[in-house]
Amino acid sequence: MLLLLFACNDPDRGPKGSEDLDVTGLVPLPALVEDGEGSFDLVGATVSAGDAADAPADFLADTLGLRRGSGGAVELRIEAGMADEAYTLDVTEDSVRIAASTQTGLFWGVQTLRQLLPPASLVDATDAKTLPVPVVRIEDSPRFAWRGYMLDVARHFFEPDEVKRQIDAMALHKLNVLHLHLTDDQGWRIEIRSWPKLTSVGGATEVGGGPGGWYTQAEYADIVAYAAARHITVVPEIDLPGHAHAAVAAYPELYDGPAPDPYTGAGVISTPLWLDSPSTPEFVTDVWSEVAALTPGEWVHIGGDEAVDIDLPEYAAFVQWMQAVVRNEGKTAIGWDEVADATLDAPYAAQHWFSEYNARKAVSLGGRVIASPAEHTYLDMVHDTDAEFGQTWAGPVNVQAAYDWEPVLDGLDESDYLGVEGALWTEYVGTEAQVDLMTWPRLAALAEVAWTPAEKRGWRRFSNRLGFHGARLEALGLGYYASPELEWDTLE
Ligand code: TNX
Repeated sequence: MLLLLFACNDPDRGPKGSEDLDVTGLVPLPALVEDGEGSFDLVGATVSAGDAADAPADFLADTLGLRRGSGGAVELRIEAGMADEAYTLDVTEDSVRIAASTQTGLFWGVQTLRQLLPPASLVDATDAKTLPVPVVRIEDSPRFAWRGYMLDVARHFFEPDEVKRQIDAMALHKLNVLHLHLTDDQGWRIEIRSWPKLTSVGGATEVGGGPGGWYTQAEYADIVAYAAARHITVVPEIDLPGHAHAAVAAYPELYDGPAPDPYTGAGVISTPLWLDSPSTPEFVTDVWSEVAALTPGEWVHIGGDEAVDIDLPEYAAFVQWMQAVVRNEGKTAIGWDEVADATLDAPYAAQHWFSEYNARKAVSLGGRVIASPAEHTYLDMVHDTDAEFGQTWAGPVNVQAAYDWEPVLDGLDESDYLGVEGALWTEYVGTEAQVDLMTWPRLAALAEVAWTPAEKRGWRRFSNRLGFHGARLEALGLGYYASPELEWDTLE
């Protein structure tokens, strides 16, 4: 057995002649890969599952069109003693074994196995004549527990099927948090039964004046369940007290001024909620009681960004109160990094998008950080200087900028971080094709930042693997930006 290049200290300087060992091109790179010789052919194999391993085994069998049964050459089993999301994958010429302490670990092992197959088989393997998996041993577990993707469905609305397609792609990259930015000035996208005009008025348009849209609670619950079946947690964001235009256009009693028309421009405006309105406490508590009931996970996002028209003490008091509201619903609050201006009670998290000062302050107050610095993680930024499409204020964010950075700020500790999240704001992103093009391949780069141990990462090798990975994105039917600085493999 050959010990792979990943064993050496500098991931960009593998043993001589080892370049070809990167052929599997796994993204994100597992913590440990030991390469072998030969392969196992999955065609005709039976997938069996030990106790409590049925769901990931079904997922594997369904995706590849394999049989389920006992005593199969492919076996998934739960084994005590590993970290929550960790797994091992052993491929010999006779068998494939995945072991983990949890179904989640097994599910990530299944994703690695899928990536070891020829890219074309990712989506439909039923007619494949051969499905070779290279002999290999992998021991893997994530660096960060939070590996997120934020989709802004407020500026432009995206249908449940469009969201599910990205969920499928996230799963292949072992991303486990889908943060839905559900409200903003241009739209309110989640049904609130006690305040129906939030959607019937606030959700009826979007940037550019199109018809917008919203998720009924049943549709939203279906997205949450679809994600959960892929070990992805949906984190809802209700962005207050700024960015509230759609809400106050629906209910003018929430606005300190004459009733505004809906806003359909692309520019950021951040209309403030009227904090002293007699209706505001009921509005916020009703919204969170309904949204929390749709949220199986611990975390919810209370927004808190760019409340530029609200005095700081009032802002701080309101954000503190919102934290108490969600806590009363059994949830833990996340806010954009400006919430460090408020005195929040631990536990809470600040999403660092703009201010390192705020991120550090949040930690000093007992909070944790989600790393989303715009210059590395904002997927609405242009890819390149000459790109025709995208925002520029924190860009360009090329694929190297998305990959080649360390999320933990100097002086902070890895344990101060929940993890890493890429964010797609959609003021200028209105179609599924544009979502694809802005998200991929940069989100694949961020997935590796979030998953792979820092000392195993290296841009040059990653760029080779990512070039190979292009064929997988293509097989999934995901349009991606084929950055000119890389060489891309395609399906033949
Ligand atoms: C800043 S990031 C915003 C968003 C915009 C984005 C555009 C953040 C918390 N606020 O409202 O969509 O920039 O890049």
